[in-house]
Amino acid sequence: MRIAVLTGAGISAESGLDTFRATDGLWERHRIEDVATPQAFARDPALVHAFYNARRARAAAAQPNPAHHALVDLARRHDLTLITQNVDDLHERASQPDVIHMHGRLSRALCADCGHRWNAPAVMSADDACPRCTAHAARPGIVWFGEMPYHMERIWDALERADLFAAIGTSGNVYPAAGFAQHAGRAGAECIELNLEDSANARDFDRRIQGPASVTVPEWVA
Ligand code: BV8
Repeated sequence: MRIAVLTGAGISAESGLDTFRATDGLWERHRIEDVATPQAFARDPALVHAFYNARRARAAAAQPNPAHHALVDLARRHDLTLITQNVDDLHERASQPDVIHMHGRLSRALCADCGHRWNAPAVMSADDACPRCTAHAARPGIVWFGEMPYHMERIWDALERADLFAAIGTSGNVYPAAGFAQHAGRAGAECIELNLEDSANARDFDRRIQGPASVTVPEWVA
């Protein structure tokens, strides 16, 4: 069976990482508009680097939970396309074979001048120079609001081929990810959502499994 899975901050919540909603839209005490847009970075690169340095440190200290491990098991038995909105590396550290990070990764850096990408150091600063063009324009390799998510062609293709689409731990507030269930459903997939509560796009799903991901995902995969 061809399965497409989208994960959000809720799958990492039980590894101790904050979700966007749990902190009432505040991450590390900042409004997302103040730290997760290109304008924010142009305005105050030091603030944005501090925000992502804190999240990079928390992600490094976190461990994958049973939900991450269950998806590795699912990939062994089915044709699975794993798409994540998360920027942590918990899927990889659970040995997930092929993770599509549509919103980028904390572990990557990007040159705002020449577009070069490299592995981010644990702590980044606005003074870091790009290894290729030497400009002091190093930014986190993250997709901010107003920027095009990565790998969209591959994602649309997987959604259109899927027999089953599952959204795990995402509030359905951020597009284009919030439109994936509708896109897959229109192409004939059964759509289910695994969440603590109904998401903003709950109407796009055929059924839902409520509960914490570290309980519901292993049960669903079994
Ligand atoms: C773009 C990186 C276009 C940053 C992030 C309509 C169509 C297209 C775009 C738009 C549109 N309307 C508005 C837009 C613009 C915008 C958008 O969607 N805005 C929203 C606020 C309305 N979208 C964009 O800007 C996107 N880009 O559209 O580009 C374009 C076209 C051409 C050319 C150029 C551009 C880019 C959006 C990406 C932004 N970057 N992340 C960072 O992480 O620092 S978004 C960020 O927030 C996350 O990646 C994630 O996507 C989102 C948070 O969402 P969730 O993961 O769902 O987390 P949340 O906390 O909200 O919810 C947690 C859920 O888990 C809850 O449901 C909770 O119940 C559940 N949960 C909690 N604990 C558990 C649990 N579930 C199970 N078990 C538990 N234990």
